[in-house]
Amino acid sequence: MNILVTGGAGFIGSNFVYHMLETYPEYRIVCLDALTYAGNLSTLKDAMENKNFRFVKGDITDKEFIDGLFNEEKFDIVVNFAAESHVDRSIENPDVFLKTNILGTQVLMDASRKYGVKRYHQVSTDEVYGDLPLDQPELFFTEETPIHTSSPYSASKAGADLLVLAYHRTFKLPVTISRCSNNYGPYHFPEKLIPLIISRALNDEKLPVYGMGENVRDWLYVVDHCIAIDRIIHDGRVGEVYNVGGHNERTNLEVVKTILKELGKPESLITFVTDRAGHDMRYAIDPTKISNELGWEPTTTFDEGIKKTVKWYLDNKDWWENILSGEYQNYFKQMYEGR
Ligand code: NAD
Ligand code: TDX
Repeated sequence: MNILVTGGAGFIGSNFVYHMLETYPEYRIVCLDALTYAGNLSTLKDAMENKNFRFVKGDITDKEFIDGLFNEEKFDIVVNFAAESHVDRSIENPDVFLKTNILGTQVLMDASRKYGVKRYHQVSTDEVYGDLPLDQPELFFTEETPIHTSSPYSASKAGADLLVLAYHRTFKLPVTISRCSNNYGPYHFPEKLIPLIISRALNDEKLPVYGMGENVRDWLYVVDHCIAIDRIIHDGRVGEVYNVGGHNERTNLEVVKTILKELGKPESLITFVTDRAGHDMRYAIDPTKISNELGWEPTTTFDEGIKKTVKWYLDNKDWWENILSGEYQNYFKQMYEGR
C-alpha cells in the first residue's frame, strides 16, 4: 500500500504519519508538505529514518507538480490534511484559505481521478456545521446537520467538502470525509489555544482568553483522531461522511484553568481580551455513526490527554521555542496588541 499524506509536517498530519508507520510497517508513506509557517520538518525527523517514508516539499495547488508526483508514485490512498487551519488568520487574510483549502483539494482530486487512486480521504472539521447554542446541551452535530459556516476558514473547508462529494457523485471518485472536533496533543502549533496557553504560562506571560471564555469546544486527543482516520480509509463506506468527536466538552476557561493547575501556575495570568469576530459558541459531535459502523471510540480521557500534552511540551521545549523565536513573534504582536 502506497499512501500519500498531504500536510504531514503539520500537527495532525505528522501524528498520522507516525501512527501509520508504527501500525503498518509494510506500508509506504509519502508526505507532501509546502512547509508553510505551520509546517516543520523537525517534526518528522524520526520518520525520516524509516526506509518506508519519503518527504516531498511541494504545494497541493501546483497542478503540474502534483501530476508528476502522482505519475511517479502511483498512490493507492490519498489522505488530505494540507490546509490553512487557523480561524484567526482566516479573518485577517482569507485569500490563501480559499486557494489552499478549496483549489488544493480540487487539484488533488483531479490527480486522484487521473491516476486511479482507490481512496481519496478528506480531513475536514466540525466547524462546517457552524455552532450550537450554550443553553441546549442536548443538541449535537450529526452527519445530517446542515452546513452553516461562520468564518472564512470554515467556509473554505465546507467548500472543499462539497467539492469532494460532487467528485464522488459526478466522477465516481471513491471518497470519504471525516469531520472532527478540536484536537490537542504533541506538535500542535502554539498559535492554537492549548499549546499557546502551555507555552505562555511556562514563560509567565499573560494568557489571552477571548470574550468571557465561555465558548465550548469538544476536545479529542490527536492520536484518537488518527486512529479514526485509519479505520475510515480501510473500512469506511465510499461516499460517506463520518463525524469524529470526543464527548469531551469544556469551556475555554475550564481548559485554561486545567492547564494552569497542571503547571502549578496562577490564574492571575488569565487576561480577558476582545472576542473573536463571529466566534462560534459551542461545538459538540455525535459520533454514533463511526462508533456503530467502524467500532471507533476515543480512548484517551481529557485528564490523561492534557497530562500527556503538558509533559510533551515540557520535554520538547526546543521544538516550540524555535517556533516562538521566529516570524511568529510578529504575528502574535499584530494579533493581540491593544486587543
Ligand atoms: P496545521 O496548520 O498544523 O498543518 C497544516 C499543514 O499543511 C502544514 O504542515 C502546512 O505546511 C501544510 N500546508 C499548508 N498549505 C499547504 C499547501 N498549499 N500545500 C501543501 N501543504 C500545505 O493543521 P492541523 O491542525 O494539523 O490540521 C490538519 C487538517 O485537519 C486541516 O485540514 C484542518 O482543517 C483539519 N482539522 C484540524 C482540527 C484541529 O483541531 N487542529 C480539527 C478538525 C480538522
Ligand atoms: O488566544 C486564544 N484565546 C482564546 O480564547 C486562542 C488562540 C483561542 N481562544 C479560543 C477560541 C476558541 O473558542 O479558544 C478556542 C479554541 O481556539 P483555536 O485553538 O483557535 O481553535 P478553533 O477556533 O476552535 O479551531 C480548531 O478546531 C477546529 C482548529 O484550529 C481548526 O483547524 C479545526 O477545524
